[in-house]
Amino acid sequence: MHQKAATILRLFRHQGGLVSGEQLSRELGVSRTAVWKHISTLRAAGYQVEALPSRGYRLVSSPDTLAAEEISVQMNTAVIGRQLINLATTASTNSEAFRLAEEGAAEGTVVTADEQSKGKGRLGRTWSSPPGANLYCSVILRPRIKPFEAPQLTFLSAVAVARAIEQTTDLKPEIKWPNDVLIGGKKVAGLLNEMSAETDGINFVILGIGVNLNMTADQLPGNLRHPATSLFIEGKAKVGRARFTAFLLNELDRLYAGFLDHGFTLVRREWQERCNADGRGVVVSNHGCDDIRGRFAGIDTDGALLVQLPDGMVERILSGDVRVL
Ligand code: BT5
Repeated sequence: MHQKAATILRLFRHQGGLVSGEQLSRELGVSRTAVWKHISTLRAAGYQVEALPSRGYRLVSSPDTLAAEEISVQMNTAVIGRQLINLATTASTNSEAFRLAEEGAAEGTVVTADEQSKGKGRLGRTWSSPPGANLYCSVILRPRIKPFEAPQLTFLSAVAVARAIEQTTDLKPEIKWPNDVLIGGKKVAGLLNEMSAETDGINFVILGIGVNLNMTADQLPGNLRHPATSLFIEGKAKVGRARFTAFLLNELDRLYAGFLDHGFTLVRREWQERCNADGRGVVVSNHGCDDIRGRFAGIDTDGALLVQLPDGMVERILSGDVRVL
């Protein structure tokens, strides 16, 4: 979007939606006719703007878009989202962010897309990513931590998603180890971290976050490993994609700053408070190994899943899929 049109949007936001033509022409440093041209640009981008005789312009409604301008006016972060890149379509925002990070993109760069043609889950699985409905987002981080600590960042994303859901809906999210957010037992978000590292240091981590915002029941993929849902299906109300993204990035920014300053303890505590398995029986399946059955006993100081076996021993599990009984 043109810089001047973005400035008009900012003024609308700061002034409750009404700005005089005179102020616009003064702040933009252009003539009244030029102001009118920039208003037309906004209208063409889907913004409904009313001209009120002798009062100015009023923003009536905004399109449901992930455009950087829409996210950034609602965002208030120090590091995350310093650069926002929104793509109409891409194979996977994680792959795109990985490529940009290899080319040197700064910490905090965020890639979003309206649609993914090859959205990725874990272990070569796919993430269903229809256009226009949901959030597909990848964040580039360059923390100075050891590679073995990187999985802790998944817990940060999970807590940030849960907080953003609570702030934008009346729903009650729960977190499931290691990378799902659920509503009423159904999966509403999935997380996928990818990393580039040397033996003793990290080059970068990509936090991949997929949240089913406005997907309708008939858009849900069939043949799922776990029942799925969206915020729209559960809450019966559309969630603005830019608004949700801004809330999510705000929370992630705060959690990341806390993580860098104080480590994993606070995130771990909040994660455990929000976990769906507290004290319950679980079955963990892990590629090619026998299933492990026991009682959920929290997560370890490094994020490993703790399962208490029937003989009382506690097993540490680093990867796998959990079913809560
Ligand atoms: C995940 O994997 O849950 C990680 C998903 C991460 C997606 C984001 S979107 C932005 C970024 N860019 C990417 O390319 N990926 C990330 P996993 O736990 O393996 O779950 C995958 C399984 O969830 C699939 O095999 C399906 O059974 C199911 N599934 C697929 N699409 C889904 C959807 N939209 N909602 C709920 N479940 C889905």
